[in-house]
Amino acid sequence: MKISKALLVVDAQNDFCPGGALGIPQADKIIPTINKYIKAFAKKKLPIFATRDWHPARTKHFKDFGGIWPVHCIQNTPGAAFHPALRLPKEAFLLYKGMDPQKDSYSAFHAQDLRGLEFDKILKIMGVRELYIAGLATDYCVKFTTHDALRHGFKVKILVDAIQGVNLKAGDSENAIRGMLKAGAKKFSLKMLK
Ligand code: VGL
Ligand code: ZN
Repeated sequence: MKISKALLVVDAQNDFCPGGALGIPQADKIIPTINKYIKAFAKKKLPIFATRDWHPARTKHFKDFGGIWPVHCIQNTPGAAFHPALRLPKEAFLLYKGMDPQKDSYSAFHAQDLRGLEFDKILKIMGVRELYIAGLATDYCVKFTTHDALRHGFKVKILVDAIQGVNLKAGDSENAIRGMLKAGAKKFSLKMLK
C-alpha cells in the first residue's frame, strides 16, 4: 500500500501541561484524544511522528537569554519527557527540535531524528502527502508546522479536538486556527475518523 497519510503529535510534553514550566491550561485533557488518533493510525499501519521541544540549558529562546519564554523542555529532563498518559507505539518516529542556542524554532520542519535526518526528508522518503496534526501549542508549534507543511506542498488536517494553545494574548489560538485554515489547512475531528 502506498503510504500517503501520517499523524504528527507535536510536543505532548510535561512542561507544556498543567504543572509544567510552560503549563497550558487543559493541555493534559487532549492526551486521551491524541491516543485515539494514535490507535486509529497504528491500526491502518500509517506512520506516526512525535516531536519534542528539546532545548539546551542556554538558548535565546528563554527569557534569561533574550527570548520570551520561561525555561522549559531542557534536554533529558522530566519536563521534556512525553506526558505519561501518551501512548506512542514503538514504531513511532521521534523527532527533536529547538536545539540551536541561537534561535527560536517552533516548526516540526526544523526538527530532526537522532541521526540528523530532517522531517521533510523522512516524509518524502516515506511518500507522505498529508499530515494530520495534533498537540501543543496551537498558536506556536502547531501553527508554524502547519504553515511550513503547506509551503512544502503537503496537505494538512488540523485535529481541532487534539490541540491546545498558550494564548499569551487572548484569542491567539483562534487567530492561529483562522490563519491555518486561510492558508489551506482543513479541520478534522474524531467523529470524522473512518
Ligand atoms: C513551543 C513555546 C515555546 C511550541 C515551544 O512547541 O509550541 N511553544 N517553545
Ligand atoms: Zn520551546
